Amino acid sequence: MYDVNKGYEVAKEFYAQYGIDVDEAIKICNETPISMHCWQGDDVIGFEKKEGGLTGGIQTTGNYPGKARTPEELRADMEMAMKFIPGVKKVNLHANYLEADTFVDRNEIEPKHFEKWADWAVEKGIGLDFNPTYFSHPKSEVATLSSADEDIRKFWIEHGIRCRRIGDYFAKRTGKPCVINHWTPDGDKEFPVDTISPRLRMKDSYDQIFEATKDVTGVIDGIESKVFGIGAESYTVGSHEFCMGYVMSKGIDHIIMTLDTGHYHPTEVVSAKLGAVYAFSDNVLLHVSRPVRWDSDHVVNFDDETRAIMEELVRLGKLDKTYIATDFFDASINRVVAWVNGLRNVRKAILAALLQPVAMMKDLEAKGDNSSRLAVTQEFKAAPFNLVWDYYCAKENAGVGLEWLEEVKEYEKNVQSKRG
Ligand code: RNT
Ligand code: ZN
Repeated sequence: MYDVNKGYEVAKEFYAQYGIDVDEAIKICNETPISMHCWQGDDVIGFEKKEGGLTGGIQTTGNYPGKARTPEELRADMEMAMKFIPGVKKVNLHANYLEADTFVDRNEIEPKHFEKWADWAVEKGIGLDFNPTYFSHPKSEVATLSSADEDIRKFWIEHGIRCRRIGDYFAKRTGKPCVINHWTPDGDKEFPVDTISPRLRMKDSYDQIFEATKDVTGVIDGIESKVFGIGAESYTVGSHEFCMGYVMSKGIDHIIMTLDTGHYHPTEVVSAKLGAVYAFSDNVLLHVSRPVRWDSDHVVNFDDETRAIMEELVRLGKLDKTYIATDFFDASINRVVAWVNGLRNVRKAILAALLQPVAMMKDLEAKGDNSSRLAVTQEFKAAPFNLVWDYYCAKENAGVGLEWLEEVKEYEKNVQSKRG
């Protein structure tokens, strides 16, 4: 191992030339919560103890051995991953990760079914986020909150209501706000003739969910849009315009937009949307993912777009207003390795973004010196942020460089590979 302190001293000197305080950047980076999604650990299956796999236009591919089969295994795997993810973390649960002795349907879930998760979070001092599971269920095959079948629509409204109550329970138990994300797979393989009625029903369903739970505090609700899904290629009820329209027209603080980085046309990027959304909203929920040609939910890379998103948040001064959550599910590699990679990349992108000379660039822009603006942004793409990153990881005891990989491989050998 090289001398990380020496590297840090060099980087500190480099950044000081541009008036950047490396320690301040580390501090802000470290205190920015990242919500770690539980569903990477078992390919979005959950613990309802029912037959049937993942549905709803999303897919996991791969059959890598060792996935978590029980809540205990999932928590152990998450703990292993969290060791190597520096900074403040939350855990993001889906409703189908409940714990009960007998089958409990989605319209019957209660806080008690998530008590062990809450105990665990309290013990670890972390916050919990939550998601209604409006998919992978016999009643979600045609539509959920937009269903023309009133019994089915009621069923899913009740699910949404119960999820907000569970979110309230999480907020009270952990003392930290619970961010709930609402995503429905409702859509059509072909272009429907009537494109508005499903949307009016979905709008009414959300209204009913929020009205029935207006006493709930400490919960923030993201409404997540999507351009298409497998089997819903031509039409999605919860399109970008629908979700943005719903959030903006409600004008209620706790109802915000969720922007998933995989949910747009491949040439559209979330980094380019944030400045417009923040012109009208105080908060945004981000689902950081990686689309490869489509919403493929690959492990987040330290790529241009992930960096651009974090840079944009820093430049907008909205890093502390944005709820950052991860959302990917790769079943073709070790799932703990997937988590560690994806979340370290998000954290690293935050740090790299904080090590940019924002004041200097804004000043050049204000003066109309776009030539210098271009030169500065380009120069900083390869600035020595990795020296700061290594120092930060060492300081947080989260493994410098690839140090973590060996321990995760040991865990795979001794624990995960022994699972049937
Ligand atoms: C699906 C959405 C949604 C899910 C999770 C499991 O396209 O991105 O957020 O990935 O709820
Ligand atoms: Zn998502």
